[in-house]
Amino acid sequence: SNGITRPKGHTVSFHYNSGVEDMHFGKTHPMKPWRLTLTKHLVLGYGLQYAMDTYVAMPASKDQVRAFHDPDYVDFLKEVSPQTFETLCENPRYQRFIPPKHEGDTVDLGPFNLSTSPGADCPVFDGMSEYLFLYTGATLAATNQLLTGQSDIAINWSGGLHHAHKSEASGFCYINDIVLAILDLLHLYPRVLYIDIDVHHGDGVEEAFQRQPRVMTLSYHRYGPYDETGHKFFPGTGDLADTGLKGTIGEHFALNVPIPSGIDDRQYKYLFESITSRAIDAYKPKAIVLQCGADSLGGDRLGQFNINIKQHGECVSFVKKQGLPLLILGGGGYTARNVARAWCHETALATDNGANLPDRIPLDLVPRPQAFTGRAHGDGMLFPKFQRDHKNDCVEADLEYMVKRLEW
Ligand code: TV1
Ligand code: CA
Ligand code: ZN
Repeated sequence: SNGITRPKGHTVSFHYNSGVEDMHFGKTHPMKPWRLTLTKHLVLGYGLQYAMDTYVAMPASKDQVRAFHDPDYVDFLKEVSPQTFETLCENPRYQRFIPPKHEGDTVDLGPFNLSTSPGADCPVFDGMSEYLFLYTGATLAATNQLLTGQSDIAINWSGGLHHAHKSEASGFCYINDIVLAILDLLHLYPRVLYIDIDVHHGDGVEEAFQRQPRVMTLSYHRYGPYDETGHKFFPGTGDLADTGLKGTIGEHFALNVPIPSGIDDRQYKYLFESITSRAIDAYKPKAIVLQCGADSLGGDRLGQFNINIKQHGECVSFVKKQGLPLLILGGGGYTARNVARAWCHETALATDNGANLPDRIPLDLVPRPQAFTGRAHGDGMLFPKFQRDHKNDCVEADLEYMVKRLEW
């Protein structure tokens, strides 16, 4: 099978339900199900299914989602669709969740930060409810696989939705599958380390565990003014000085690495490896959750870094090398062909097949139609030369300062 072999000494499981591909956030919305379809086809095209155990995920139950989220929010998410939205909004039970209007608001926000207006970050769309409970179900199945010792590494590329709050959707995220996974891991492991290499700050996860010393959160993200207008890069949190809720026992158990635009492989490697290794040495976690948002890659539609797939993958290898139970999740990623390349490559790294992927993929096994035409999907090449198109604002001394500042 293409020279793909099962890893010796550890077991990898892959959790997915193609039902997540039926969702559609909206015509111009950057979150595209196509990236998951393409990832699946690349993984299968290479024969990586022979290197791991593959499971079709079941949807999460409402009870499982209530372990973190507000019960009213969970009921709303289960019932909501473009057809039911207006009626649900009129239900007094949900009225108290309508956010206040602010001057300059461009979209009308309904309860829980959800909206049917075009241009909303968290739209209500067809197939939404099914999608949410499926990606969450896949993460919880992956988590269970680690808890029962049936896997050493468990992967769900459709998960990693790090911005969702207890009773509020945010930044394309509705159910925080990461928080739910970590809550489950805490039943067995005394300390869990959460690492987030998405270009955005993992604010929802950090907030959920801001009083919890048994979870350390560590996010690497773009931080600072977005452009000349002075708007902050989303979500605008994650300063170097933010290290957990002051005055609680959770203080010092959140770490943030704010990064200027244009960071390159060498600079990212320096930050990631020095800070992550110090965090692991000091905290001694018993399990790790790694959010692998692919919007930190160069050429991403929303991201502003210049990281290549090679370095993104080296973060995964570096974490895997620690030999701890590892939950690998997806997250952002808005240039579909690069997302698929990265996550397929990282599936190969997890199964020790990093060196076994041929340069040319078996194209006949990858679906073509919609994908390789038109602007949204780029120039029609699956493995294009990487665009490093963001001005590098990284000052070496500042990067060094961040490492020093976070040293124990
Ligand atoms: C509809 C249609 C929604 C086109 C949203 C980019 C759109 C964005 C759209 C967009 C867009 C954001 C903000 C909104 C401040 C808010 C999965 C009032 C071309 C994990 C989430 C980014 C990232 C949210 C999620 C961000 C993740 N950027 N076009 N929206 N405004 N929201 O800036 O971390 O990757 O951009
Ligand atoms: Ca991040
Ligand atoms: Zn992101």
